[in-house]
Amino acid sequence: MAERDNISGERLDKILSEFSFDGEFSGYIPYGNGHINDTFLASFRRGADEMKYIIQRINAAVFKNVPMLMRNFELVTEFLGRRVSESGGDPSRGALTLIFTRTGKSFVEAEGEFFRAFVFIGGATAYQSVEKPAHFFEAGRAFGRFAVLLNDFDASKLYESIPDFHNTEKRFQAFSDALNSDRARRAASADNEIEFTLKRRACAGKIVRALDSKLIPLRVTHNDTKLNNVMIDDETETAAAVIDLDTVMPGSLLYDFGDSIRSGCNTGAEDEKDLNKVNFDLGLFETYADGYIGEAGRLMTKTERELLGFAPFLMTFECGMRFLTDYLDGDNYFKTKRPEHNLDRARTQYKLAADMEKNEGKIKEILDRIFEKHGIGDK
Ligand code: ADP
Ligand code: GN1
Ligand code: MG
Repeated sequence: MAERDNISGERLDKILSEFSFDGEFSGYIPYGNGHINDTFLASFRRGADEMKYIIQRINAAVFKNVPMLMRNFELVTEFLGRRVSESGGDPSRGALTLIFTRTGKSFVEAEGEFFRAFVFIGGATAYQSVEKPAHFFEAGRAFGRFAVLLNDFDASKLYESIPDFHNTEKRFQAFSDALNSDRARRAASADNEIEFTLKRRACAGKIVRALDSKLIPLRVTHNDTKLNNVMIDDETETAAAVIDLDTVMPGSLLYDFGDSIRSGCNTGAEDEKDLNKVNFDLGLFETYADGYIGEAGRLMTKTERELLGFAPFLMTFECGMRFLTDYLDGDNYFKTKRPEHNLDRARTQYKLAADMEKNEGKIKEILDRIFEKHGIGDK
């Protein structure tokens, strides 16, 4: 077990005793495949019943102000839970539900580390890749509904948990700095990826500029809409809940659409070494777009609709550039399991981004067709 996957028994007992869980703690295992936080599934017994909870050690290197981050989390989970209840659903399944401490706090601080706990959404799966197109359609619907719901959320209440998160122009600057200092002495092993990045510099700021000049609206968005951040119910095969709310902050709906396409329309894994397996799946693109636009299409302005086809490329390019920057920096941000892990990830993203560039015309045709199907026209 990697060091980050472990917490000493004594410490864990003390941390868990602060939360108001039901039952006696009986054990935990590392859980999930997130790149940022350390996630555990903990079991508790009460008589013959077993209760499960998700425990997370929050990545305090990534989230600089955890109390403010958790304030966002409280506001957003409360808002979403209320909306699920109002529409007749079960809020502990249809939304992420925080377990508070016995003194009413949403996190525990212990020796400079921060822990939080959630109700475990059982009988549901966070897929790493699309196994059935119908799941991806449901993910599209779920993130589309998420955009519509958060349209009523007061953005001024939210703290920016990671400033400039999708400012691709600043991401390019960070890449450029990493390249110039070459701290980990790795630049020589990433020639092709560096060249790929430098050639596409000009398009990095396209969405940021549209936001800055108010050509498109700033909305409250999820900002990390990859497939494994939505739980799909095993029985109904519909989306149960959108999870991983750390980056809910003001942003563009284009980022949310684009990042789902980046993660779900890849025929290979995000860290696949054999790039022949990594291609952009146009059929899955159409499936997701249909689900997403069916829910959120009416919310979009004309300029958002026009930029929608570009967003998947930008988010894929940005993600590849972030992996490459982290590789050049010596792997400080994303969790890695091997020295070339971030480089492998950058390569898959760039292969996918190049494939999207080639399919620009087809992407546009598909979107036109879907907007027409949903009766969303020229306004
Ligand atoms: P990260 O920021 O590291 O991606 P996430 O919050 O996405 O962390 O959690 C990592 C994984 O843990 C998810 O992909 C999912 O598999 C699982 N997970 C997180 N929260 C829950 C929950 N409430 N119920 C069930 N599984 C969960
Ligand atoms: C991270 O937290 P997780 O694993 O869902 C990252 C995303 C990247 C993604 C790439 C807070 O997502 O921005 O797109 O990895 N989250 C953060 O897989 O940086
Ligand atoms: Mg996640």
